[in-house]
Amino acid sequence: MSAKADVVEERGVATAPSESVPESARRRVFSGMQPSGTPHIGNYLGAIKHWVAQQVFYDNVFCIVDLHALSLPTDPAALRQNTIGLATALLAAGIDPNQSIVFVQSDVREHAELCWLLNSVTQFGELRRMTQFKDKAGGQDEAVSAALFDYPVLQAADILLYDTELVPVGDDQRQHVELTRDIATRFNARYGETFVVPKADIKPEGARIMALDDPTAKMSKSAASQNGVISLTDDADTIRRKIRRSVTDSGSDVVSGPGKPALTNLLTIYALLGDDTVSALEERYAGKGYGAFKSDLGEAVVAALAPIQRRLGELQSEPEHVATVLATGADRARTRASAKMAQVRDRMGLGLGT
Ligand code: AQP
Repeated sequence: MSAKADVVEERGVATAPSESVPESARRRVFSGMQPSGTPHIGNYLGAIKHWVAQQVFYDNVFCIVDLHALSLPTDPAALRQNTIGLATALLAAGIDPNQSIVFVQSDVREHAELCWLLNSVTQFGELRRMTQFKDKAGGQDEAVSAALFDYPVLQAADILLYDTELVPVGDDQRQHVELTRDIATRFNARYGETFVVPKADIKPEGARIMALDDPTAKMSKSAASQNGVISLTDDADTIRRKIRRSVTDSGSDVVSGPGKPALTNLLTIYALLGDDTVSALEERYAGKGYGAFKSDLGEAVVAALAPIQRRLGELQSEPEHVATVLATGADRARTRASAKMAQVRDRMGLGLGT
């Protein structure tokens, strides 16, 4: 039975509690991001920005999920570099390691162990129905790794290890959180109450920022062409050029809506970067054409990324600081994860308790 129907929360940042919540009463939140390339404004607007805003309200665990990145062919040196790069970008964007746990997934072995155990309560048919697998496999099911197929179970392990209550994700991850709920519910029914059954926390806006060169495709770190991707490390001229060259819809009006995927995407990016709503922007650019709109959007993106890029530069010159943050984060995560795993092994009748 699917546990999905009445469970998925849809809330914006604005609906987070208005005052700081005492530490002991904070709800547990787990968020993960793959070091599969340089993070981009889709990752920022769809995920990181919300993570930063919600830090004071929740007990957050932020994980750089390098084991997940192995689900596609990966070069070891590039993986390590991307892992450090992503950790640095998260800190530069405002993730505060004094408030939240930040660590690298493979530094806490319990993630891989729990994945294997959860495989035993996951059905092959459930995994076969995952649309992300179908998208990423691109019809090459025979050639892709088993890890790509099993990706959602590792994600379930990430979430369930920490008694997570909320999982803030983009819309593309909704199905994986629903599967996590099903796995947790099934495990609890079979072995006794062990896991908290989490809810997805999906922001209605920014949930899916599309590629600038193809508004039907999600902006992705691993996209074949970087022309459609604004990375958090792009310099000002590159950002302006990518936006100037972004595809537009037929016509010349700066309007969003059905039949206007490109402008809807650009207006969404603009609105999420600042204080204007999409309709206020439509009004401001009525009759002004695409040129003026794109030029202002370029400047808005450059301005929004400038403080993050400044901090990124500072952090890049202190790699020992980033390494210390990750080591401390891994220690804190391991303490929680090992306690949960002891319980899981016991429930499942594993080991001799030595
Ligand atoms: N285009 C996007 N718009 C809004 N949110 C997005 N996210 C990713 N792309 C967009 C959100 O970022 C979080 C971390 O994602 P991830 O790195 O774990 O995996 P992903 O969704 O597969 O991200 P990418 O950038 O598309 O990477 P690759 O190219 O490696 O697949 C998630 O909350 C996701 O929703």
